[in-house]
Amino acid sequence: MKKKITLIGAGQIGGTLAHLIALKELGDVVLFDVAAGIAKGKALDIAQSSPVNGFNVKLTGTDNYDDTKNSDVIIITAGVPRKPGMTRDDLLGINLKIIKEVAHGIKKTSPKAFVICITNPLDVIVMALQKYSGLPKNMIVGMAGILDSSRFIYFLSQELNIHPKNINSFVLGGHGDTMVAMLGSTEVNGKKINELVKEGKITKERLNEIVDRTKKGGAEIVKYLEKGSAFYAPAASGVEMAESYLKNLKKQLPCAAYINGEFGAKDIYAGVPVIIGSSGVEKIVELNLSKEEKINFNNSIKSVQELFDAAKKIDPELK
Ligand code: TXD
Repeated sequence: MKKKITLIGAGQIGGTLAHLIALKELGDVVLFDVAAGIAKGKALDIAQSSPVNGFNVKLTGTDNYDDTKNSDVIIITAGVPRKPGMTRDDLLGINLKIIKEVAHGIKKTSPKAFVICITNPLDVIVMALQKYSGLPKNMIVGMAGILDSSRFIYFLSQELNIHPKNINSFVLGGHGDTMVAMLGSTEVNGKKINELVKEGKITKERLNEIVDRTKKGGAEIVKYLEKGSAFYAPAASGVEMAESYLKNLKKQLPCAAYINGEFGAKDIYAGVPVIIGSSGVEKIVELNLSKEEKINFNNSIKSVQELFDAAKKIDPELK
């Protein structure tokens, strides 16, 4: 039986998600958007490429939640993206309203779905989505860490002229300027990055510049695009999570998950290493953090909490 994947938001990321899912034949796709024409037009356009690329999935577009009923996976990008000069946090007010509407829509029609949220400001929006929808905490997860880790690995691979697949690293914490690149666990061809610093292959300063560029990775693209923000790498990252769920791959992936005690954080969503399989977020993988990583992670959790406090002021229902 073909899986049903609903994409709430058929904009830049939503359309790219639909195309990648179709090419990988992960399941039938329902593109949902308040701009129904965008959803219908993109669904039809991708469907018309199936003879060229040889995939066989159904693609439909709608603005009616009834058409999304009993989805196996829901990926949410509904919301507005940043404009140049805006921070991710500036989107809180408008995207909180949108996610409340989406939460009520999916709660009724797909209460058993695995829900991947991409809308910014990510950690707080995914936390609000879980509270508004009441869906199980292990079935609601945010996409950010895979994207941030991918940016970091890419920059490092260019700097060291090494294939990205030979670099292991990940970024934890909030999806913002306080995100934490886990340098202590970063390995290049199986060697700790600090070894490469000792060997003079890369300086500590250069490494810090790469970490900083990763934190600002989204803003760099917003500056170039002027209208809209990154969408290819975010979509690829969201599909990685959906595939691990649908195929029960049990991949360890950095995602914004519900933390309740792990890493010393409580009752909050933020980026941590998780195992994603057919039961959703199956486990949080608690790693040993260096002293500096612990300080930075706690600082990142604090900034997510502060933004969530701001969200509760906007909508007391989130208390
Ligand atoms: O790493 C990450 N998590 C971030 C997330 C990476 C990049 C972009 N990030 C955020 O994703 C970005 O800041 C936005 O909040 C979302 C979506 O970005 P996208 O670039 O796809 O935005 P678009 O192209 O504006 O698409 C948003 C669509 C658009 O077609 C609207 O009509 C639709 O959302 N929309 C809605 N759909 C359903 N329901 C409602 N209420 C709604 N409101 C708007």
